[in-house]
Amino acid sequence: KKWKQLSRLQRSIILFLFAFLAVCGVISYTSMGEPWKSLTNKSLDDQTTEPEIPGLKLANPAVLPAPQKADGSLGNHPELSPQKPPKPPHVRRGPSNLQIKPPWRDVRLKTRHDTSRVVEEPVQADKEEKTEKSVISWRGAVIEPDQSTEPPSSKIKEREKPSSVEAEDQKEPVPINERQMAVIEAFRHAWKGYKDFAWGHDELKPLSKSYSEWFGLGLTLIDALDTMWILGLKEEFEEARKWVANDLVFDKNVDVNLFESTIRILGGLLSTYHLSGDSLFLEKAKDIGNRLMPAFKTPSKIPYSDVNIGRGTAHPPRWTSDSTVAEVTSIQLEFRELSRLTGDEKFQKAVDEVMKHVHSLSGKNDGLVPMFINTNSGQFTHLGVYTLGARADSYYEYLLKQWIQGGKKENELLEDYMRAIEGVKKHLLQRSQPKKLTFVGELAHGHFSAKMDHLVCFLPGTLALGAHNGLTADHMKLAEALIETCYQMYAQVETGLSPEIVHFNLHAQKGHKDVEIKPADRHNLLRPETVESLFYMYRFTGDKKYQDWGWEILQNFNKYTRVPTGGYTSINNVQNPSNPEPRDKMESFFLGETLKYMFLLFSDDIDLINLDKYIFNTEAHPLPIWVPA
Ligand code: DMJ
Repeated sequence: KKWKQLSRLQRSIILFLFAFLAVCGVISYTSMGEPWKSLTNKSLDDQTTEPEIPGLKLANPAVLPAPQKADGSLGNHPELSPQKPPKPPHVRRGPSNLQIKPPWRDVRLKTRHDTSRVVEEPVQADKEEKTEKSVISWRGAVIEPDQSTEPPSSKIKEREKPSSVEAEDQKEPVPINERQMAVIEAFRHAWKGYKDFAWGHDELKPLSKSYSEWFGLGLTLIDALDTMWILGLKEEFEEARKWVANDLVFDKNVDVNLFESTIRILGGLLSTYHLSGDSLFLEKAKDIGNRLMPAFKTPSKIPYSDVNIGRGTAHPPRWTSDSTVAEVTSIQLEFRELSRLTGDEKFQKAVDEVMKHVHSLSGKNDGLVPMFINTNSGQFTHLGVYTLGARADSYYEYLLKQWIQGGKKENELLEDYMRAIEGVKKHLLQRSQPKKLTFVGELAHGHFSAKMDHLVCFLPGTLALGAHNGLTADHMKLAEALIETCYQMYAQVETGLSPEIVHFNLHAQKGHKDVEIKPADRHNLLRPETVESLFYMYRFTGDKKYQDWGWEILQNFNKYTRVPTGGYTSINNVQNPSNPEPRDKMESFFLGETLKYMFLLFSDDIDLINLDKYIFNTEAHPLPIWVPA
C-alpha cells in the first residue's frame, strides 16, 4: 500500500539503492576468494609453522635459474639470453612452511616478468605457488646482503659486486666463456659414458664399458644433478630427474656408509632441491635422511659407520667399534639443513650432539684431532697421530662451514677451528727444498713426517673462505702459500697430474724436486681438492693465475684420463705419460665436484653460487647460508 503511494521518482531511487547494495555484496564476496580452501586443501605439512630449533631462523630459499640447453656454441648459450621461468611440475616448491615470502626485490622482479599480477596480494595458497614459480625463474639473491667481512684482497668483489639490490636485478647474465665451454664438453663426454654403460648404477667403468656398485643407488647420477643444473645442461638434468622420480628407491636391503651417503646423496638431493625448487628432491632427501638415522643409536651417540637403509639397522665395520672422526663430524651441514627444511629437529639434534661431544673431548693436540673415535665409549682412539688428510680432513672444513651456515653464532665451532689452525701452524707446517713450498705434513707420536695427501688441498680453499668471512688475514696468506704447493703437486709431475700422496724433500739434494712420489702412491682418482681451492682463491682474489692453473689441470685430465668411448678414468701412474695405466673407474665426485669447481673457477660471475649465500658441503653441493639472528 505504502509502495503504491510513492511517486515514480521515489520508487526508482529505492530500486537503484537495492541494486547498488546487491552489486557491492557480490564484489566483496569474490574478492575474499575462497577462504576455506586455503585451509582444507593444504596438506598437514603445509600447515606447520617454522621449525622450533633454538637459534635457527629460516633463510629465504636460495634459487638459481632453470637449467637450459648448452648447445656447444658460445653465441647461443642460454647464459646469454634472459632466463625463462621453468615449467611445472619441476618448479613446485615444498610445503609453504619451508618457504619465506620473497623479499621485495623478488616481488619487483615478478612484476617485471608478469605485469598482470597485483603486487600487494593477501597470502593465499594458490597465490604463494604463483609467486614461487616467478621467483625460481630468476637467478636469485634471495638471502639478504651478508654480514661477512670483505677480504682486503677481494678484487672480484670490488670490481663486480652490485652496489645495490637494483644493480643486482638489472645485472646482465654473464656469458659463458671458452674455458667453461670446455668444462661442459668434458662433462658431456663423462656423462655419455655413464649414460651408455652405467645408467642408474653407482660408478662408470669406462674401459670395460660397464659399472660398479657401491650402494646400488645411482651415486654418480645423484652426485651430478646440481652440476648439470649449474652447467645449464637441461636435457641431461630432465632425464636424470626422471630416473630419480621413477627408479630411485631407498627401501633396499643394502648397507651404506653414513658419511658417504650423507655427503653425496643427502647433500646432492638437498642442493638440487634448492637450485631447482623441485620438491621431488626434498621428498627423496627426507626419505634417505630418515633411513640414515639408526646410525645414531649407539651407547655414546657417536654414529656407526654403516647403516642398512632397508632394515633400519646400523653397525660399525666388522673389525672394530670405532668410527672415523672426519666421518662423524662431516655430516652436520646436511642434517642441519634437513631439520631447517622439514621443521623436524631430530636430524640437527643428533649431529649437534656429536659436535658438542667432540668439542669437549680430551686427546686433542692444540686443536688437532686423532683419526678414530669409539662408538661405545665416545673417546678418541689411536691417540698421537695427527693429519689434515684422510680420516680427519673434513672435520676442520666442517667446523668453519657450520659456523658460517648457522650465521656465525656458534662460538664453539669457531673456537675449535681457530685452535686447530694454530695447531696446524705449530705442529704440521714445514717448507720443502729447493722451492721452499709451504706444506702440511703429519705428526705420529711426536715424529714429523713430510707426507701430504692430495686430500689436504681442500685446506687453502677453507682458509680463504674463513678469511673472507672475517677471520684473520694470516689465514689468507697461508692459503696463498698452500695453493701454490698444491699446484706444484701437479706441475712437478710428468703427466701434470697430482698423485694421491706426496712426500716433500726437507733437504736440498742435487737433481731432486720438492715433491717425491712412492710407487704405492702414484695413482690419481680424479679428485677435486686442488681445483676446489683454486676456485675459492680466484673468487676472493681475482688473480687469473688460479684460472690458468686450473686450465692446465683440465687439459691434463683430458690428455691422460679421457676414455674415447665416453667417460674419464682414474689412473695408476701419474709419472708415466706414455702409459698412465688406466684403472677403469670414474668416481662420482669427478662429476659432483671436480668438473663443477672447474666450471665455477672459470666463471667471472660471483652470483653463480654466491659464496655469501651458499656454503658447499664437502662433496661440492651448495646449501644456503641461514639468515643470521
Ligand atoms: C669426496 O667424496 C669428498 O670431497 C670428501 O670430502 C673427500 N673425498 C672425496 C673427494 O676426494
